[in-house]
Amino acid sequence: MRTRVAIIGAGPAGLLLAHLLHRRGIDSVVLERHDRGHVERRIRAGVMEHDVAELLDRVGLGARMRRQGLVHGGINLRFAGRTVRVDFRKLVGRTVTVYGQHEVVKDMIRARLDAGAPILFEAEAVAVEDVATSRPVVVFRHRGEVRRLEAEVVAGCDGFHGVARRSIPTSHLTTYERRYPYAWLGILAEARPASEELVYAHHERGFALLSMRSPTLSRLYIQVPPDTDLADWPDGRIWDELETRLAAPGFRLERGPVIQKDLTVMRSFVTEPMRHGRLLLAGDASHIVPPTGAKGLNLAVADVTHLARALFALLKEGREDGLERYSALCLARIWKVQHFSWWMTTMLHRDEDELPFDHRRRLGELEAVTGSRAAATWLAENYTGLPLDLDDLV
Ligand code: FAS
Ligand code: PHB
Repeated sequence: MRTRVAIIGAGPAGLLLAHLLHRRGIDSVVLERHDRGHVERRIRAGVMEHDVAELLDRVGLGARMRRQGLVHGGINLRFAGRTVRVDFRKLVGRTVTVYGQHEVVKDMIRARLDAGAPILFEAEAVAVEDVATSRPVVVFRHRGEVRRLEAEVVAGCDGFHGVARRSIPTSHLTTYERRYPYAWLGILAEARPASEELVYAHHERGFALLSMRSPTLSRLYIQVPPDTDLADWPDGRIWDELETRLAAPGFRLERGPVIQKDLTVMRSFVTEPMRHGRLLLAGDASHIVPPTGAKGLNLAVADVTHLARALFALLKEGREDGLERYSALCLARIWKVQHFSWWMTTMLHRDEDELPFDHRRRLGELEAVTGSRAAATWLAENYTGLPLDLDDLV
C-alpha cells in the first residue's frame, strides 16, 4: 500500500490530522489497532477548550457538538466547606464545551467514512522503518497478514502505549516523567448531574470531581491510591465517598446506575524532540498530563494544528521548514500546559505523605487563587485554553 501520510492511531489526534489533510487534498491512511466499536465506546476526556470547539466547528466536525455539547462559562472550586465559582466569561470572555471525547471520535470517524477516505480498523502497526529517508514505511498486521504501508511521512498518533515513540532510538530522545501518589477512580452514571457546572472538590479525605456528559449522564471521579483494586469499590461505597467529599450546604448528589467504572493513573510525561526524520509524534504518543486540568485531548489537538501546517508546506510546496519547527512549536505550549496540569493536580489533591505544613499551605493556595482576580484570571486563561492559531487551517 502507498499513501502520502501514514497515520498510526484513530484517536482525536490521528483522526483530526487525517481530516485536515483531506480538506487540503492530501491523501492519508489511518491505521487503528482496535475495531470501530471499541474506539467509539472508550470513555475518556470530557472538556473541550474554547478554540478547540471553534476549530471543530470551522472544519465541519462541530454540528453534533453544538447540538449536544454543554457550553460552560465557569467551574466551581469547593474546599473548607466553601464553593467559589471561577467565572470564565467575566475573567477572560471564553468558555469550554463539555462533550465526550468518544462523541468527538464518532463524529470524526463518520466524517472520514463519508469522505470515502481510508481508515483501517483492527490494523496494528508493529514497526516504523526508514524514517531517515523520504520513503518511510509502516509495517502492520491486518486480517492475519503482515502488510507494508509506504508513505512520505508517518504521523505517530498512537497514544502513550503505541509503537511510534518506541520506534525512535532512545539515544535520540529525552523523556521527562513525574508520577503522582494517587489515581482517579471514575464512574459514568445514569444520574442527573447535581451541578450545572463542574465541581472540583479538595477534601480532607481526598479530591473529588463532579462532571457530566449530558443533563442525564454524570461523570464523577474520586482520588484513590495508585494501586487501587476496583473490586474493593462497589457502587455504594463510591457514591458514599462522593457524597462526603462533594458535601456543601444545599448540595444533594443524585445517585443512579453506574454504567462504567475505570481507574486512571496520574502521570506527567514529555518526550523531546517530537520528530525523528519523517516520523512525527502528536498527542499522547509524545506527552501525558494528569487529567485535573482537562488538557490531554486539547493538547493533542494543538499538536495537530502545527503538524497539519508542516505537512501542507512539505507536501504542497516541498518545504521542510514546518517539519524543522514542529517540535519546538509544540513543546512551547506543552510545557506551559504541563505546568498548569501539575498545578491544578497538586493544588486539589491530598498527598498521604505530605507535611502538615503543605496541607495547611494548600488551603492558603486555594484561598489565594479564589480571592485574587489576577490569580483566578490565570486559571481561567489556562482552563479555557491558550489561544490556538487557526488561520490557514480551515
Ligand atoms: P489516544 O490514546 O486517544 O489514541 C491513540 C489511538 O492509537 C488509539 O485509538 C489506539 O487504539 C491506537 N493505537 C495504539 N497503538 C497502535 C498501533 N500499534 N497500531 C494502530 N493503532 C494503535 N484527558 C482529559 O483531558 N480528560 C480526561 O478525563 C481524560 N481521561 C483519560 C482516561 C484514560 C483511561 C486515558 C488513557 C486518557 C485520558 N485522558 C483524558 C487523556 C486522553 O483524553 C488523551 O489525551 C487523548 O485521548 C489523546 O488523544 P490521542 O493522542 O489521539 O491518543
Ligand atoms: C470529564 O468530564 O471527564 C473531565 C472533566 C474535567 C477534568 C477531567 C475529566 O479535569
